[in-house]
Amino acid sequence: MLRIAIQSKGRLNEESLALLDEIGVDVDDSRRKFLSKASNFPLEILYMRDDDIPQVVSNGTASLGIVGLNEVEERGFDVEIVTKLGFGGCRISLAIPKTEEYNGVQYFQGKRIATSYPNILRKFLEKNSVTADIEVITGSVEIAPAAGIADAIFDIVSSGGTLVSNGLKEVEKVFFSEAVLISSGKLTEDEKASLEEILFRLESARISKGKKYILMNLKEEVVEEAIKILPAMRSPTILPLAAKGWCSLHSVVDADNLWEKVRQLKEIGAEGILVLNVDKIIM
Ligand code: PRT
Ligand code: ZN
Repeated sequence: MLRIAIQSKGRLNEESLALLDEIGVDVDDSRRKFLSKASNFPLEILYMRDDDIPQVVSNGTASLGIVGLNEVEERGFDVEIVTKLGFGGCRISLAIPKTEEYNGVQYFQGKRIATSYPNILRKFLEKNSVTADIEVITGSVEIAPAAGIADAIFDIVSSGGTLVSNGLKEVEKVFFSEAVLISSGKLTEDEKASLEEILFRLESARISKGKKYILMNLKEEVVEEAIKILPAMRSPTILPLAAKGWCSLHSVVDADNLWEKVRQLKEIGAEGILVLNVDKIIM
């Protein structure tokens, strides 16, 4: 049976579980458990620290994992990246005290840099012919300069708020990450079929994200104009109404430009506009 390793607690836990929910996999979300089984899909969920996920996937303890690309890159285990998942976005950056002048990566020559990502940092420094001391710290890297442990840090940044509140400024964005689905690449035929099903459902969840279903009443003579405003997946659905000369038009629109579309539709006389959430789109 397919086994997926996800973070037991932390930033990726909730969204990993939400993703399983979105693709219709029911999981007993008891975090006291180490291993649980989906009730309606051939899948076991193994809860782990994110640091350990690349390793358990690479050695086959789990066939799949959800983890930040940063951990995959840092740990260097042999795993396949199946797909990016669109959450947990962040970058790993070099940051220095904000009062320091910065004029390029040679700034770091001979400096001490605190980080939990020594391997990614080492590669970056080598590529730029910089020799620096890497101080490996596992938590609260951002306090290292103020504590006198290092001159600079190399750490995860998302909003940048943590850097600012520690008097630091981001000077090099080195590695961009998001949560990814990884695989051991050693799946049985049954497991491969389950993975295909997961990917199919993920794709449908991805397509339906940010989409709204819209329906409205229109005079028949403005239908052509309405279709130009609302290009649907194939073409919009048009149904006759009991009132003569009127019809109902149904379509799917991007939530991003919903209000602009609504205004244009009202201008051509659309009435009774109804906007609904889209749960799934299966192409
Ligand atoms: O216990 P476990 O080992 O499982 O968890 P962890 O503490 O190692 O990791 P966790 O839960 O903090 O993060 C898991 C993954 O989330 C990381 O490996 C990244 O892939 C991703 N991620 C996304 C982040 C952030 N955004 C993030 N902002 N991980 C950490 N941060 C930290 C950042 O270092 C900073 O200290 O959050 C702080 C706030 O960031 P700002 O820039 O928004 O202020
Ligand atoms: Zn961790």
